[in-house]
Amino acid sequence: MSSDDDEGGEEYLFKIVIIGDSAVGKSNLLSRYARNEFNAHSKATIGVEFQTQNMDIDGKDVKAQIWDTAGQERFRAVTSAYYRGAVGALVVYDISRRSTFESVARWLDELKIHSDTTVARMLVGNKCDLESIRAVSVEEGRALAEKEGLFFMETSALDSTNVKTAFEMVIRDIYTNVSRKQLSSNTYKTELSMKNRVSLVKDDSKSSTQGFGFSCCSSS
Ligand SMILES: Nc1nc2c(ncn2[C@@H]2O[C@H](COP(=O)(O)OP(=O)(O)O)[C@@H](O)[C@H]2O)c(=O)[nH]1
Ligand SMILES: [Mg+2]
Repeated sequence: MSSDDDEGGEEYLFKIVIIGDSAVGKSNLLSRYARNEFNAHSKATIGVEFQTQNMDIDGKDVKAQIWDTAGQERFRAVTSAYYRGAVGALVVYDISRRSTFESVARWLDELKIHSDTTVARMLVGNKCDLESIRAVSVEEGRALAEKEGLFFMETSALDSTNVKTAFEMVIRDIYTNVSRKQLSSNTYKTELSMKNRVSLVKDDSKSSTQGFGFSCCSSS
């Protein structure tokens, strides 16, 4: 892993969380995006907490660390650690189950409570392949997103519609915000990279010194 203080060797790490009611397809959106896999019988997520995807933007190495709940949402018990350090979020509902759309406001509140920076947010109406049993119209989804100031997209983890696009829009938006702020403030860059290093370190106790070993703050 390279440090981000050398010119030309810049590296970004963005934490993105996926939230929304149980069984809306969060885990499948992530597995479709990260591994191009779909699981028709997926149980509540156990094990893997996040997947890292690399993207090249403007010649920069951008890593998105995308977090999936471990099924805690069934008990309304997503912890604050899950949200900590997140700079992006996909708020997912299922277009065939109206109750999951009605929960979106609550998820947005929770995100607001737990996040400390500006978060790039996208409202995602998943399972758009289920047109015949649709319970939330595209217009309703779009209107809510507009009202709350989120991006909006309907997706299908089953047939892959818009999955890559949704994740990449969020990642690009984060990148754009960060690079814009960097132009005006080097301090912000330092803060952000520290924050992200810390969030990485928290999940990987064996490398606990590594994050702080980066001389991310010493450049110029
Ligand atoms: N038809 C359809 N089913 C989906 C889609 N995404 C997920 N599912 C199914 O919905 C169920 C819940 O998916 P899962 O990813 O575990 O949801 P999570 O609880 O939000 O992580 C599973 O049976 C999936 O196969 C989709 O885009 N279309
Ligand atoms: Mg899941």
